[in-house]
Amino acid sequence: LGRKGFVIWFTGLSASGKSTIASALEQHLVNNTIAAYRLDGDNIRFGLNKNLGFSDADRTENIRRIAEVSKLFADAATVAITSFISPFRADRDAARALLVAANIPFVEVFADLPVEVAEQRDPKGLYAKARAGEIKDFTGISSPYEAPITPEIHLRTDQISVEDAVNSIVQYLAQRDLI
Ligand code: GGZ
Repeated sequence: LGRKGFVIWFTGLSASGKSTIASALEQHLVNNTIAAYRLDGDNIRFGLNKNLGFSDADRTENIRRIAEVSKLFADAATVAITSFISPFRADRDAARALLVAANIPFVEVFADLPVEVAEQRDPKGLYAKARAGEIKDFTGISSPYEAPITPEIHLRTDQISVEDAVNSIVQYLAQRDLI
């Protein structure tokens, strides 16, 4: 139990709550002696991927590298929890294909909320900057977000608590015998 690595792949808009839930999930797993590690902008976009921006091509390359890194973590028997917008369906599907071909389970979690709610939250003022034209190609405003069609887990993050979100993911993982 909990000895094999797998990947929990969050996707959703900026300010959708994906990193908060990913963080709480990581804590939950580690507290239960399951090795888990979160990959996010802070440890990937400022290091391995610091040469990448937010053009479509750079986002695709960002996600491709993150998929490869998450494969290494899973090979090392660690649960990789990725927290990136990953706005393009084809890129997420390529990540899934890479992992599934290596026999690594891939669980896509959609942190879903209306873009209007994300824009109201705007914890870093980025939506306001995007509206003002100070940030170009901003997801949900001036760059597309392609919602998953059949994610393993679909969370309405504007309607449920972080705790309930973690619980529903944990319940799913247990049902699939992943933990
Ligand atoms: C979207 C941007 C952009 C643009 C900077 N579009 O809320 P945040 O600040 O902390 O998370 C967002 C993060 C998105 O990086 P990802 O690596 O997750 O994106 S992707 O998966 O599309 O490659 C946001 C900030 O970076 N940010 N500029 N133009 N988000």
